[in-house]
Amino acid sequence: MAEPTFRERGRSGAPLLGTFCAIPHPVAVEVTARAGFDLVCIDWEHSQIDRGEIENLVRAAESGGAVAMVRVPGNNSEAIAAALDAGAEGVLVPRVSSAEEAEAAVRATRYPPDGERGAGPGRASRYGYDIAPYVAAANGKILLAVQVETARAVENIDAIAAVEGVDLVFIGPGDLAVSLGAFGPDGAERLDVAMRRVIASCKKAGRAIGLFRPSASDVATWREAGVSFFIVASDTMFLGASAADAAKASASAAPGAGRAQQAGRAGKGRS
Ligand code: 3PY
Ligand code: MG
Repeated sequence: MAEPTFRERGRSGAPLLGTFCAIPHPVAVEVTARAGFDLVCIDWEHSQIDRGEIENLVRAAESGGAVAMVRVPGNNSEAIAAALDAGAEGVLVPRVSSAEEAEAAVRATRYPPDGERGAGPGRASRYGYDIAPYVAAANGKILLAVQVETARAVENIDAIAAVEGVDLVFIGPGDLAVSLGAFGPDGAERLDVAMRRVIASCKKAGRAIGLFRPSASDVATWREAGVSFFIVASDTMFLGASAADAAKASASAAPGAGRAQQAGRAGKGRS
């Protein structure tokens, strides 16, 4: 029997683990990809990555043995096409707040008759050498995850989760907290209620659920709640956390040196 495609795995609710890559260099992406995650998600939304760098970053992820996804900068058909033509096996589309917006993301991601993606001789089709087989297989292989991260998206979650062609609903807790006016410890309970409402609706619709976590500390809790797809932290967060730990440890070994009092945790509030 053929191995399930990335889309089939994600859509079926098989557990998948990834992290964001925001450092615009193939070395950083390849090192991260070798860490053991199933996928890396190149974060074109919240980084200084240019369109011209996406293809090399996707190549680096593959070299490191991970599936390459791209978080596109918005729900935009040109950006989605650029990521997929570069060879990404999945796209994460931010700020999808209605069924209409989810349908637009589906149209941009799928070739006809399921959508309106344009066929071109990019890297994904081996620069056109394999365009026919690529076009024939792409709709079945490419994972579309839409991000639910606004109060409006929570209101519309039943309709979003029902959109055929959306493989996974991915909760962005940072933006969702901001949108709900529930940022920080005081808003934690309201955020939790909204997240659980999204999870319940997706479960009812049979839609797989993804979630960003800044660390692995509560992945088990959310896995139990029904989340199958996790993006945990990012390359910049790992770099910041390790550097801060090393600075703190060496400062306590050499009193008077270092600026440990200034060291925090990079990107803790990523959204
Ligand atoms: C958010 O928390 O807003 C996200 O987009 C997570 O990646
Ligand atoms: Mg966000």
